[in-house]
Amino acid sequence: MQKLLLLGDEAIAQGALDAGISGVYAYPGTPSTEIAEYIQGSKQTKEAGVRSQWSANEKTAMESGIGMSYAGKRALVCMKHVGLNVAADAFMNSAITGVNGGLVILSADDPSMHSSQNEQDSRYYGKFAQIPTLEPSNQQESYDMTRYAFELSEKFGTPVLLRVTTRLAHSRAGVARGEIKKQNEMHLPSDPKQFILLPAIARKQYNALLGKQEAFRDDAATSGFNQYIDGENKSMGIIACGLAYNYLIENFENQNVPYPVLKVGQYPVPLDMVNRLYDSVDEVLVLEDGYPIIEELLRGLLNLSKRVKGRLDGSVPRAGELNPNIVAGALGLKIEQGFETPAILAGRPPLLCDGCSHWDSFYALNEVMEKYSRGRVFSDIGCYTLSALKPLESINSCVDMGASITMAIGAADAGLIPSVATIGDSTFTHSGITGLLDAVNNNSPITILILDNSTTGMTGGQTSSALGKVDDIVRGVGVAEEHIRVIKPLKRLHAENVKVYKEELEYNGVSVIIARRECVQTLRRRMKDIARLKREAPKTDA
Ligand SMILES: Cc1ncc(C[n+]2csc(CCOP(=O)(O)OP(=O)(O)O)c2C)c(N)n1
Ligand code: SF4
Repeated sequence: MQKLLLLGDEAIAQGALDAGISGVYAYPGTPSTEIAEYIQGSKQTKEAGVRSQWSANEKTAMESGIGMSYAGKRALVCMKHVGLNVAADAFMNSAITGVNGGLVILSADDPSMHSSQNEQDSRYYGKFAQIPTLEPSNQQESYDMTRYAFELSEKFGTPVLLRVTTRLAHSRAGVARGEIKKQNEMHLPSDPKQFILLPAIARKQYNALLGKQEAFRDDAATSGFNQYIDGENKSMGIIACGLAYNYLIENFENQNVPYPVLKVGQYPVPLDMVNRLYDSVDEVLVLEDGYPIIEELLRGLLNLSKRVKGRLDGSVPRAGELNPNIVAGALGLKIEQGFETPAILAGRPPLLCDGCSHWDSFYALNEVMEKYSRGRVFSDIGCYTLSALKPLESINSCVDMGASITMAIGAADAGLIPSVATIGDSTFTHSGITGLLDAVNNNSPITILILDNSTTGMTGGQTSSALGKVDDIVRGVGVAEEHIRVIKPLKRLHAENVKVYKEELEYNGVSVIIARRECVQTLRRRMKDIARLKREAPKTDA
């Protein structure tokens, strides 16, 4: 059996390829991006003809995954946790339609918000949709669970949610591969009405989903991903979910935990196992990398029975990711101190790259905005959000992808005229276009600055769905031709660009300024690739 050294994300990708997927649908977002990237770069993908290009956003990814499942093939859908909010309508309803080919949705959570707006826990979405959810504790389980998730999906005709967190997604370990499964043949659902969620059908389907809950629980009790590991010391029992199990065993010599432990990797959590633990110990410690979901269930509304320790009683910090030291503290063990961080590695605020086009776009914007009162630049999410920090301090909001244009509309409606929206090209096609349509339909007095650097810079330079299309989209949505201005954000063109900004801010309607210059990082990579191809090209005699 082949063994590979893989990131948690890569183990999921390899697991999906070996499970015979016919497509991956994804929108980039840390810490999930490497899954689709691995599949895109894999020889296996090319040989098997697996579809792997980026989707415009998480909702389109989710819906394409449902479509592939409808046609009988296996699909993996990947996103970061906040992406699941974008995909939520399709995701929730896929639980009602059920699936034909296996459908697995991967949501990568980011407790401690290393690169996210919040630290929501995707396990709630699994519970909300009432579908099986898997949560690996290490890289091998990431691989095994991904394969298993497809089996489970087809066995019960349900989508399956797979949840990982940043530290597992981004750390490496050895992974043993299994057999490669052939892709499914295309076949349509046996019930031709299964995917038509008209109320009469949806009610029937919903009842069918409710009817599967018992089977989901039974499977979670027998799959092997939930384990009851007995221990001699009954003064405490521990429920450890996903990666928290790894942090727990790291704290004991030879990984021998003296307490009874319920290792949770599959939801819904089987009640028999929880009961057995609860009945045999004096108190229960719950370790969850995310929200206190199981802890809350155990406590109940009134918290009248035996002591349950975790995030809610302060045994574990209420917010942020876990680590072995936090778990040691909750267990009352001595906390091992690592080396002091050398001063040279002291925390530094993030900064735009030297030469990034966003510098020039925002220096010009700052100059123009001096004429107006502060608090009127609504930003979106991307590298340009760093313009919130010193030295630029240009923007006043960043809420969710696409919110810049729509927030500017609302603020202008309230009288903040002019309002400005700043949005990147990838974010514009992710969820800015519909906001622009609202602005055009309202004739809102707003100026939209589309920072078109021809890539999705913040997540590492993935191809943007907007590539080469921004002007046509803006025109097609209905912005007046004379108020679509294209500039090149460069220091030497500063005065010219300031003039364009001024003119459009003074216009009492929708105007769009497209600031176009390629991200210097993707440009550098492209130049390197071109130079390499030239070096490798066979020499021909002239
Ligand atoms: C719903 C959601 N999906 C994905 C992300 C991750 N993400 C943050 S910014 C961004 C796109 C950035 O690209 P662009 O708007 O073109 O700006 P750039 O970084 O290139 O300046 C992505 C994918 C997120 N924060 N929220
Ligand atoms: S990665 Fe690209 S877009 Fe992001 S800061 Fe660097 S140069 Fe700018």
